[in-house]
Amino acid sequence: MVAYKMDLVKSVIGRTSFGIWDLLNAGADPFGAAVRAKWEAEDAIRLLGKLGVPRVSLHDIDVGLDPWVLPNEGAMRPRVGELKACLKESGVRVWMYTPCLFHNPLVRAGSVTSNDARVRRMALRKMLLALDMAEEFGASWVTFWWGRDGAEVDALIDSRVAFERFADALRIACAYVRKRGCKVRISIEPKPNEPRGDIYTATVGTALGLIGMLPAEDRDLVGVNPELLQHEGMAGLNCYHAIGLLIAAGKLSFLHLGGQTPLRYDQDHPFLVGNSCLKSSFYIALAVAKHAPDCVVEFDCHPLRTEAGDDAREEFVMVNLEALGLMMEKAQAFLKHPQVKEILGEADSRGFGIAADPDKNLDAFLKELRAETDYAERVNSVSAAANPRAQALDRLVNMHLLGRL
Ligand code: GLT
Ligand code: MN
Repeated sequence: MVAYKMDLVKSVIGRTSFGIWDLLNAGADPFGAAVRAKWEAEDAIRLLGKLGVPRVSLHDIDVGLDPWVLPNEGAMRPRVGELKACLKESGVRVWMYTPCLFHNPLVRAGSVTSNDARVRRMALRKMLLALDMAEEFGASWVTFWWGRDGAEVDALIDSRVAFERFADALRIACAYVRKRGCKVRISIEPKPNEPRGDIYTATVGTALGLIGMLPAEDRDLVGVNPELLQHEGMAGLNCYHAIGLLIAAGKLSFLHLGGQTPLRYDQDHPFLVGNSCLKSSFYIALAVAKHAPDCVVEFDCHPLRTEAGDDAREEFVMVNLEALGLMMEKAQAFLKHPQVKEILGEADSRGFGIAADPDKNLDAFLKELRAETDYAERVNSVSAAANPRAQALDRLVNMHLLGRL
């Protein structure tokens, strides 16, 4: 039995959530069969309750609520009741509800971006039904991950039309939220590829661009949940920049977290597992510690396939919590460290060192901006005086992460 560092676990558990699919995952991959016992949704909810995790997110398809395999909507009722009872008993609440728009053969050439209006209609219907279900379960978010909306053969779908089709569906979903007076908000989850050769909503930037296509009243209802390190990391993108962009844009709905080696398939390793996770994960924790203290962190990953024992799932939950606690502790301590503070000083300041406010008096601002007329000389003097000290900071990051600061 591992003696987990419970102080670390306790320091973060209240802000966490787990995708139910993390725990239902039995370890099957495209090359090999399941290695862990088959679990039902209730088993997963009970484990989270037992360990004190306050939230879980539900996929319609994982919890017996996939409208595409049920005869009608009425057939969902009894199952909703069963799940609610289990959630209540376990003291776990639903954080996010998500319609599976990627499993059924129906959406093999796209869901809301399909060229076939009948498919688009069914996908939209499923999206709206997910909003109803989220409301029913008291969830805060509905995530749309359009994992089958993409291409191997770009001749099939006009890429401009594809994005217009997303915007059409999102506008209707937003109007529906407003009409119903739902408390639920919508979150887009980007991913660059897998299962499609290329997925349209590829990156955090793509998702923001799509939100920007919506009318202002709809934009307020939609955020983005990045999956870090996995989804941005698969494309070799910088996860710290992705989270920074979302926070600056006020669009970070919540975080999906896990471990990933850059430029590989979607590994969904537990947080901090993998040879190149440490620094990227630290920087994510730094962004959360500094700017997103209330952000819910949802683990979207699964136990390693090497772990087949009865306690594999419990261990998975605990190591993720402990690793998050560790990284948050590291991030907070780094921010407080005198050597770091000494180097960074006022590094986070904004503006241009000009007294006039450009938003209030642009002329005065421009006058000051143009006052320094000694061009080349000033370039040289400012450049010589500037001392960003990146190397010194990297040394401190390394010393801190490896316990010598
Ligand atoms: C799927 C995917 C995840 C998404 C889920 C929510 S579906 O499991 O791998 O990254 O978050 O739509
Ligand atoms: Mn995810």
